[in-house]
Amino acid sequence: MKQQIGVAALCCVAMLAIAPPLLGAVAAPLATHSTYTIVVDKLKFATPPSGLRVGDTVIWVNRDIFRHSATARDGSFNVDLMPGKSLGIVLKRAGTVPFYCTFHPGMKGQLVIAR
Ligand SMILES: [Cu+2]
Repeated sequence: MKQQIGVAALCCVAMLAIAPPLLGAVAAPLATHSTYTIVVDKLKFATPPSGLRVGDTVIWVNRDIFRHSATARDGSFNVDLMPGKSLGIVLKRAGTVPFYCTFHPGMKGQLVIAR
């Protein structure tokens, strides 16, 4: 008799131990991030997407025949893009971040990043 109660109690403890990770797994999709692409072509940056948020990824795609960079004025990123290459960055901070190309200073744009 005593032994049966012991097994039942152990079972309940095991259930409690499993529950928190399951709750965590359900909450995880709320923290998903998006991936955006900014194409560089014909000596121009495409218009950056709206709705950028901290944690999102921006992939810079150089479709031009020239080497370009995407360089943040605040130093938060500096992507060197050889012709035909792509590189991704993860947005770390909220704010408005102007960027330009170090090889062609007339090429510029800005990212508006929400929290
Ligand atoms: Cu350039």
